[in-house]
Amino acid sequence: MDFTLSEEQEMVRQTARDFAENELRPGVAERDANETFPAEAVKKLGELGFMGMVVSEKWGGAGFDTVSYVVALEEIARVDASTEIICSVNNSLVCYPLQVFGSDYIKDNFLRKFATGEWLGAFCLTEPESGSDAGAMKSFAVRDRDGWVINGSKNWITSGKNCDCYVLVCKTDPDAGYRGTSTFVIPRDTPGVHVGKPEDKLGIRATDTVSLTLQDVRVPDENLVGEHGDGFKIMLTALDSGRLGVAAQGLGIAQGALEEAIKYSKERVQFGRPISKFQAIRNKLADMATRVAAARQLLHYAAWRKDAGHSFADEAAMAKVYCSEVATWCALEAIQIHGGYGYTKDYPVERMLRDAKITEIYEGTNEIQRIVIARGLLGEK
Ligand code: COS
Repeated sequence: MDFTLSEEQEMVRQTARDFAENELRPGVAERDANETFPAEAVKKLGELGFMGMVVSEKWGGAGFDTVSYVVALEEIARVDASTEIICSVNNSLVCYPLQVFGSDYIKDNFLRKFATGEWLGAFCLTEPESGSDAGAMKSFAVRDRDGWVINGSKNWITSGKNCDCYVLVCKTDPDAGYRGTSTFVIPRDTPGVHVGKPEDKLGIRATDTVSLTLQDVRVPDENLVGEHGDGFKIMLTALDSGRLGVAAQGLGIAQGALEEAIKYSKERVQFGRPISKFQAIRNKLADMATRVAAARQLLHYAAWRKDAGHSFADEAAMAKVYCSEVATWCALEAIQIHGGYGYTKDYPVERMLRDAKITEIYEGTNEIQRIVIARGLLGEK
């Protein structure tokens, strides 16, 4: 057993860290305050190969392994959780399913653009009445003479306003349950696609999250991803990989909160000593560091399983649950260590708490992750 990162993984980590420190940290508080989409940073991430990290070089990707991917995402989230999820969605929910299920036409005309960063992608699954129960979606596509006509609505679309193209799952056979769903790629400027007003969110405020209305949206047959009826399988495959990205986001936030807490505890003097000299604070720091280390090992293990070709859905669900809950907990502890200052926008820990909470909710709530884990334990799948 070897816990060291390979030379390439370490190089990816260092590149991501430098990028986060130099390009993301200077404007992160301002983007959060003004809800500014990090367009410039996303473009540069594309140039670094970080928008298609595990996509093969043949299709414009960087060809990294999954361990490199989660290591890079942790570094980005440690500084800027908003930019991390924009990158994670493009990699996990957009590129990954197209690489696994897409035809050569899809790979050449869509995956390549997403992987190089020429295009930004968004993933459309959830609807007003179907969230955890994804199979209850109502949006549908019907066959037309030369393609498909899609109608319906989707919501909670990360990057839905700033993206160039959607990967969308909808019904194609209303009588076939989850087997009657299919996946399509739909360029954002396709007539009939209406983008709603961005949500006013607690955290990840530099991302845009919108609803979509689709009115007689026409796409050609070639825009179908995989086979007709594959939609649910494609969606769950994408989400397995997405959960690694959300876990990395939680881990990065937790690591960032720990570092802020250490720094503050050394600077803040009370009773004539830095508060880092007090047992109560030291215990908090020790507990935070222990949970962060455990979260990292769990996530790296899940990523390693994916790279080794083993099943990884249960481990991805465990990593997502644990890393996200550690993120919220560490952000709260970091605020406690900062005292009243931590409750203000003068320090980054309040933003970290607001950003952390969503990691327990999106890409499958932690309650859904526990269903997945328990089914595996009980041999029910
Ligand atoms: N990868 C690929 N296929 C999978 C899978 C996975 N991880 N998990 C299940 N499947 C397949 C099953 O094998 C089954 O297909 P077959 O009948 O051909 O074997 C099919 O998918 C349906 O599985 P299941 O009966 O388990 O579906 P359920 O409706 O019970 O749903 C959960 C399972 C709850 C796990 C799923 O709906 C889910 O993950 N929901 C959360 C959705 C979500 O994350 N929403 C937020 C989106 S934010 S972008």
